[in-house]
Amino acid sequence: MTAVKRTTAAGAGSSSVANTSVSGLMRNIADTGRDPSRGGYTRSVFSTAENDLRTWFLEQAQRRGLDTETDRNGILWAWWDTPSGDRKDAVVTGSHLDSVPGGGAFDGPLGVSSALIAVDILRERGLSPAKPVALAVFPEEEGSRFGVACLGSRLLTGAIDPDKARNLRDPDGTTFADAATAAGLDPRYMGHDPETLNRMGAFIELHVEQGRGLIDLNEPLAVGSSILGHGRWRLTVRGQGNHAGTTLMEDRHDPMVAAAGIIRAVRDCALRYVGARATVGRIVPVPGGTNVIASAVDLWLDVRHADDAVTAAVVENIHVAAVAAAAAEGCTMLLAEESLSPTVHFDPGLRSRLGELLPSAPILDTGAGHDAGVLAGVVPTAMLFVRNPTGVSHSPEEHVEDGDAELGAKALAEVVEGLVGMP
Ligand code: HGY
Ligand code: MN
Ligand code: MN
Repeated sequence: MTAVKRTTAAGAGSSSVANTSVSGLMRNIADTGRDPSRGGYTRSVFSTAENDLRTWFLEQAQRRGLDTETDRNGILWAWWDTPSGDRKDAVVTGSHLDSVPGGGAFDGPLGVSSALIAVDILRERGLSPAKPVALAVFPEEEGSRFGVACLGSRLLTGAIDPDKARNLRDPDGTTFADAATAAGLDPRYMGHDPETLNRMGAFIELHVEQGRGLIDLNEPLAVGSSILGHGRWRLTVRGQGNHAGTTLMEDRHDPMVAAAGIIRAVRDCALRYVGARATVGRIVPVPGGTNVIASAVDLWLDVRHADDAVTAAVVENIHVAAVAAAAAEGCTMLLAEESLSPTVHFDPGLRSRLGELLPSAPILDTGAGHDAGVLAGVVPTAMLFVRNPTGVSHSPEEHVEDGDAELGAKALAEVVEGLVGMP
């Protein structure tokens, strides 16, 4: 791994550890990236807020005597090495620090904080791991700034062409390469990193549950079984821009009216397939003036289903309906795929090992994507979910009770300890 930045450890096992609880660490960052207009948090990748969180993580890791580095894809690593210093077959745990716009406090940071506390717990037990333990923080998991989810883990695993990644643009037109450069990376070296992957023996991601499964089961923790297949598509509707006051209704080709029909069709097409989910969460009219009939409208579509063929069928249904809705307004419509991830089933061996280590934890699937879903294709991967009493996520209402958060970190420590001793 061509480490971009290496930061010296504060001294193995240094005792100056602050915040020996997940809720304490979460309080540390509670004011970073608050979004006063949307509520919740907006911590887009390589923004000031997310860079502050990246710095916070590195500091917390160094206080624990972990050896930290930032790799060429912008992934943060914190190593608890064995005496030999060999970095292979490591048990890796972590998550992400970026958020959706107006997101909750726990999506991502809960997994990162729990990983730090799991190290504290194992240190207090006097564990000296037979295999290295590493903490990892992946950039742009949400894909909220550059449009492709899990961008850091896709680069690491070679799941995205580095040129495509470098040229992704945020809504202001900044490329991922330029944003990464401003964050201290050299985008020329981004891409598939087999050397780093070969260090990983297993990856465990702890995450707030983004649903009601644990509420309904009245359980604090679950072991993940699978991640629903999901994709993102951009629909561009083109019409005739014009003046809102001088253009008669019968003379209009208004892409916003077409878009309204498309958004209803998205809901109707998803309802035809049990378990399908389809969402338009973002719509951008061009030019976007109150007294202007838009000339074009971009909509972004998110479709998910456990069966990848159904996801494809829902998208095809939507495509046909969208072309018709546009034509009805004298507009045209183009659909472009931006990312697509198949349904992922986590490593059965690892999952059953977690079941042995956490016998009371139920097994749950998830409709939310994660870096664990991308890594599952190359490294034995598992997930732990922590109860969210609101069942709501990607919203300021997302929540985890302190007691459940500490239980999650303890469970993660059990899992890591159970795995580092694994042959
Ligand atoms: O979109 C997702 O499912 C994840 O939260 N990135
Ligand atoms: Mn997440
Ligand atoms: Mn998320």
